[in-house]
Amino acid sequence: QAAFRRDLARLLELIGTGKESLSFMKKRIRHLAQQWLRAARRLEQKLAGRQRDQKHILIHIGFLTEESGDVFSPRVLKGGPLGEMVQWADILAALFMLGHSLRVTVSLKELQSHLGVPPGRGNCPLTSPLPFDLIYTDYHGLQQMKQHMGLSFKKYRCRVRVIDTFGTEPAYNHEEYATLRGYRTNWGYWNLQPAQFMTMFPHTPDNSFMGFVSEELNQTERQLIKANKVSSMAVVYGKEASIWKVQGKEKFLAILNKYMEIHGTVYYETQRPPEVPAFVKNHGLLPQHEFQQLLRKAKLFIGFGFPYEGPAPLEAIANGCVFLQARFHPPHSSLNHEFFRGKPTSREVSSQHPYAEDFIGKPHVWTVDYNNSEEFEAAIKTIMRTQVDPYLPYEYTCEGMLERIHAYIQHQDFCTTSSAPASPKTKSAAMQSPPSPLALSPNSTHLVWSPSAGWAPQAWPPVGSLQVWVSEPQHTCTETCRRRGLVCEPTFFRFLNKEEVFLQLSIACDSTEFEMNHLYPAVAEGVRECYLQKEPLLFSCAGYNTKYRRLCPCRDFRQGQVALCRDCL
Ligand code: U2F
Repeated sequence: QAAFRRDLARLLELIGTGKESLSFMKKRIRHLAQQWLRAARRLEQKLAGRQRDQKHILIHIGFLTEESGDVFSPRVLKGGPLGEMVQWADILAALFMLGHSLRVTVSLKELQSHLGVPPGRGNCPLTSPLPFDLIYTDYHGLQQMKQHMGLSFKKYRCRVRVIDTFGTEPAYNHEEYATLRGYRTNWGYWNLQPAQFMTMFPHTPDNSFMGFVSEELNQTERQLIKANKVSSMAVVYGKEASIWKVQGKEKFLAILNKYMEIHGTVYYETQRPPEVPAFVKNHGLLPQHEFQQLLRKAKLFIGFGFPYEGPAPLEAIANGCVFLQARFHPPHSSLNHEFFRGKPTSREVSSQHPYAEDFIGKPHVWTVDYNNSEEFEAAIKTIMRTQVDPYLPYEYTCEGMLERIHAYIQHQDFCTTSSAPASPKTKSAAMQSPPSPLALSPNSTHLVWSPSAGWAPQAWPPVGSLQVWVSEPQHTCTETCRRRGLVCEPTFFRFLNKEEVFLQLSIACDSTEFEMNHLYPAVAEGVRECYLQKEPLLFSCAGYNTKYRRLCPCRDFRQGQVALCRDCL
């Protein structure tokens, strides 16, 4: 039985020393300790003594190992990326608070010793059973484990969870399919269950949303922030000078400068970086806690387009700022933008921070065309006039993160094959598979789970939350579900990958084929051809092709916690 922890001291010892990145993470954990403790107490009450097994967990942070180059640690105090370290610090804190037994490694040597690989030997099967129920790592760590576990890697890979900032779509994960169809990536093809990849934001429901946390405010702090806001103070998002090298900056900064005092937190060694105009009040890179204090005073946090999808906008909004960002037209993606090239996703990024744009929105988030001076200026003027309360989505609070990770650990099992009948892969198998457990909804627009089918598999999320909708040709399943106020749920694809489901939806099929394609099940309407999915690893919420209308499995979700359905806890 796992018992909620009452302090974080032991975790700080487990993390070790000797790297700036580790010091950053420990400082963050220390600073948020009270918040974690309060959240753990709340979740404990909510779960009311429910049985939770204590897991033995290895956390191997691959990108911080010398063997992978560790380019991050030396840049911690120089304006380099911190988002990944923010997330790892929070993952460590959450797993620890939930009461699991942890080992933390940031070197290959420690990894080998924990896995039980004898020194000097690599690429051999492990001589004794793996002593961990779960391993949290990243793409670098995955590669190292594969290299050093030999054949045991295949046996144990179902226990791995990959922390993967931007996400991995199923089409890029499946080796044979990705190779055949040209889904090229720099990160390899691992044939994992797509939900084993865990992202920083809920980018695609194909992956599990891991997230991180932001500082929470109590009532007194909220009052204080509201009273002390300076409506003419703006902070620029960008701690490295290169972020300020942006086209058209002079024009929109001049407009902003007409109305507001502009602050920056750009790293510098001896003098102001030439990219930062003289009228900007630069504080230099601030320790995280002081950065938050600056945000408490500021009215506006303004993005220049990079970095993509970082934690800072959530922190700004949580501290009562409005986040102003550029709309990307056309959207950036691995197909048209250097930063995303080679990443295992074709997700289209419509602004610097699509989560802020889509999940939060106005009045906290303004997404505008920076090349349109009128639109930009009007936004600034309105923002200055609008009173905005601090806001933090529940899924980014400590309690929200604990709740989510608790649910994943209790319910996600990639090692035993599900007790529910898998979707058939051939026509003859399809004839013998159990009948569709779905029924048409009362208004005939979609299918719902029908209890009268007589069987309900042990599934998580529970199948009662399933609704099947047919996509428009230009929409992914993610979008199709979103438009109905629902979330795409890839674990449900197996329930609708059946010939009779087309019939139930009154879709005419002159032919039905089983094929490997991440857009299937789908119908090519004009030619009345129906397609079912042959490879369960390719079930994907992402992806569309105007040739097809896709069958999409959608589900409900808890307010402020998109990763979990209403009955998922
Ligand atoms: C993102 O990484 P970044 O580190 O560039 O993300 P930011 O949003 O800038 O914020 C990271 C943290 O830096 C902190 C701030 C954030 O929690 O509190 N900080 C600070 O300590 N002092 C300062 O003066 C200013 C900010 C993203 F997270 C990564 O996953 C991506 O790889 C990267 C590139 O897109 O962007």
